[in-house]
Amino acid sequence: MSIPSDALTSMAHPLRIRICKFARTQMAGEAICSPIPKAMRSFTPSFIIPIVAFAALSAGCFGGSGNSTDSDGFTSKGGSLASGDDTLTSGEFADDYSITAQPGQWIEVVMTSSEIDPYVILKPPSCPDVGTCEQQIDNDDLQSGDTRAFVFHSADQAGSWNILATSSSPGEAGAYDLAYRVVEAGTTPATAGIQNAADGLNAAGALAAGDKTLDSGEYVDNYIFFGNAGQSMTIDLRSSEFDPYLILFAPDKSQEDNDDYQGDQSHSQLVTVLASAGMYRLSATSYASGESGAYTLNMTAGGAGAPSTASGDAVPFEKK
Ligand SMILES: [Ca+2]
Ligand SMILES: [Ca+2]
Ligand SMILES: [Ca+2]
Repeated sequence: MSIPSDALTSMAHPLRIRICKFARTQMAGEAICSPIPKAMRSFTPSFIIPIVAFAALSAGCFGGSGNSTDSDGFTSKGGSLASGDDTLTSGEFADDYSITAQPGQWIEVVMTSSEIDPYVILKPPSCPDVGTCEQQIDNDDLQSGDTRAFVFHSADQAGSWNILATSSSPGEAGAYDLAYRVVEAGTTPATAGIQNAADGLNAAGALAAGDKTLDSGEYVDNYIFFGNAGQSMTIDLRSSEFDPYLILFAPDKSQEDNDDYQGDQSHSQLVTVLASAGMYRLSATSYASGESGAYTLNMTAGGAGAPSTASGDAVPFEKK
């Protein structure tokens, strides 16, 4: 079963070279290889939003009901995706919320539902109201097995940011909860279950039918963590049951890949220094589509690049 994923556009390739997963070394003509986590999902409010809806949109809440603020500063909204909502061009219903932020502040958004598979898109003020926007930030799942959608993003522009609360697949309808806040630089995510890079990771999982997939068809398990600039990380993905392939996505959407560490097809490894603070995503996947089986994923932090600029309390690691 192949579920359209938030991950990558990639071409089939007969050789042991994964050109399309190497956007970091992207050159002219390889734009198709960029990670486009639904970045190509267009939003077409001018076509779909009825005039009456704009009043609700300008009030900061479209399609939602209920409103409260908790002790962490999150504003909570209850809403639902339903027939009659405006839709993304890819067919998902979407509700639109707005939030004001200044450069240097961070925006944290978490969307939860027991009825749909939530998906969040955060659009900077510079993004047009209509159409795609390369600067938008997407998230489908906080972790594999945890369908909360989560964004924690440094606001590099002043003004009104749009939060689109939508679903992973077209046509999903049901109730959801959305919580969002704006916090000052140096604050760490307050959403439960966000892993900190400094805490490392020891995970055992499996690629299996029903997992989300890259556009090129490979099953993928995603692990999200918060990292600080200058942290040095060593990440190992191992399997004796399939040919593992490891991808690390940075907050700026750049990526690092490894298929085989020192020629070992059962071992992928990345050694890197995190370039900026923000949310990183590890994708444990396979070399070829359809491969399945158990794996172990280990991440350790430390070394010369240990963070000196981190502030706030570390977020306890909680593997979902
Ligand atoms: Ca999701
Ligand atoms: Ca899996
Ligand atoms: Ca491999």
